[in-house]
Amino acid sequence: MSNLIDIKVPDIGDFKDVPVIEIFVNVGDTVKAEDPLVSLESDKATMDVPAPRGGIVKAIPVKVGDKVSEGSVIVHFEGEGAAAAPAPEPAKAVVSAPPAPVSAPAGLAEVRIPDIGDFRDVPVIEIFVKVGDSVQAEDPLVSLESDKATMDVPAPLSGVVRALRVQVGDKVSEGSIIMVLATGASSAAPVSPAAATAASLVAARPAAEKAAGGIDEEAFALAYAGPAVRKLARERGVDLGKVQGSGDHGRILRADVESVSRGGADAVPAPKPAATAATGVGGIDLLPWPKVDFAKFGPVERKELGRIKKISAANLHRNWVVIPHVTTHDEADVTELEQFRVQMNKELEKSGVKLSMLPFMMKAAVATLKSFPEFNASLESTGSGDTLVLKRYYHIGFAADTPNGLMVPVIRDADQKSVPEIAKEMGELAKLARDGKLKPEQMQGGSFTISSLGGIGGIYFTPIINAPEVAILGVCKSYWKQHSSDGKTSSWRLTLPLSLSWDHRVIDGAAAARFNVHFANVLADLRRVLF
Ligand code: CAO
Repeated sequence: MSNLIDIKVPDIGDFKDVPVIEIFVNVGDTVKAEDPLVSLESDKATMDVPAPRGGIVKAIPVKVGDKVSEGSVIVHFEGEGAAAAPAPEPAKAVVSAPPAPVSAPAGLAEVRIPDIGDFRDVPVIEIFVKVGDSVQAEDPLVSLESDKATMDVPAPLSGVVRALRVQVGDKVSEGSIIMVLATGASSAAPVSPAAATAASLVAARPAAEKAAGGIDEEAFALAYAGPAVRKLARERGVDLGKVQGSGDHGRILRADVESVSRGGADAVPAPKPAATAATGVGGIDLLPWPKVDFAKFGPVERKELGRIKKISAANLHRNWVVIPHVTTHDEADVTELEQFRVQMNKELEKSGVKLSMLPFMMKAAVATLKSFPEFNASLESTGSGDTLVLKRYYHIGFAADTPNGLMVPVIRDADQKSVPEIAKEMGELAKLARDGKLKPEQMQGGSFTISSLGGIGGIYFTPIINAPEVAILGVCKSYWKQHSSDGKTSSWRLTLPLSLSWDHRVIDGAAAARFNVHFANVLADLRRVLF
């Protein structure tokens, strides 16, 4: 006897309104009990919802991007046997992102390094727990130290440490698995290979174990993929460590594994020399980098790039390659603004705050972003297409030149701060940057960036967009220039050169030109900030 069943999202702890990021089945598919149906991803965890029993998919009322909670129907199903569907098993969670006190379904959870800003390959300097320890959400688990910051990674949820995946000295980045926690009911149970398999946690196997298929278990464990994708990779003998994910943040999707198992070249680029390697967004096949013995031509000295330079180099390279940049130049008449700035500096002399042009530009940028919201946005790739995320906050980053390289501290809520407040905070952040003491969170969350070379010189340049932002404003040194509005009379005006780089996937040239004109008008008459 067959019957129709609504398959619902099971108890997924405290998670609510979680987006569906992948749908593994199609209408008409026959599935077995335990086959994954959909994958959900909150900012805390990735969860696959398995079929509670075998049957045929009759309808799928959700699509990728839809938000679901416990009880939401995800699949209409024609099952075999009894009329009532058995309660589905809890979804399986892979903890993948920022720490916060959360509860999770019973099971094993891989604890990953959360978003730590631009830091990569940061050494673990201390591990605060050992296997068997009980931890509460927010307890510190490990400490990381780059040459710029020390960060503790707290437990994202409570549980018992089942396995450590790192040792002191190991280098980690966002997404690296650091340990396995047993959560909920399973935290009391002893670890068994069966339990580990049930939760698809290959990380629970001894590191570096090589499976029969030649799979590098350590790389497999570190790969960013959900349980169903891991299971599929196992079934097809695909080494996840070598698969390039096409999902958000490089997440490996089912389609990536399928492509590799079909022998597709698109998902697994062959290893290439560093200088010609693909950037993770579609291979770029170039001539090999010229190999020259420079010493043949004269004395040379070799100097390794510092950590910050390496991090910013990797980010700038990716951004430059991935984003179709266009730069629009313009200029602003800042004659009156400069007089006002000098006057305000006299008035503020005793306060210790000194105003350069930059804090005024921040206010002008906020006013302009309010009129051109698509410049205060990010492009988000979802399974069903690209979405523009328009931000209702104005966190303005500014490029700071430091002895170690370029850093971009962020002034949060610049719209709610006065020019002197911004100037003061900017001075403090720039000092922290130069002293190598900026915390990751002081560089995160920016929605637009200004890069000012005004204190140094130059006329125009082509700044590289600070992804995932979609535009950056470069400014150079203001200079006196003769202007004429009618071709007959002229006057000398203090002129600020502007260079706005924008992402042509999101913004078009007319909007960029209007943005610059608006920004210049605001600088020319700051009263326009009020409009
Ligand atoms: N035109 C003319 N003079 C300017 C100016 C401009 N656009 N901008 C700043 N100045 C002046 C300032 O008024 C100050 O003059 P005084 O010494 O007479 O007071 C002087 O130049 C130095 O300013 P500053 O650089 O200390 O201050 P700032 O607020 O303009 O900038 C900061 C702060 C942190 C952004 C800056 O020091 C810096 O690091 N800039 C480099 C950014 C960078 O590297 N960008 C490139 C990124 S792409 O590789």
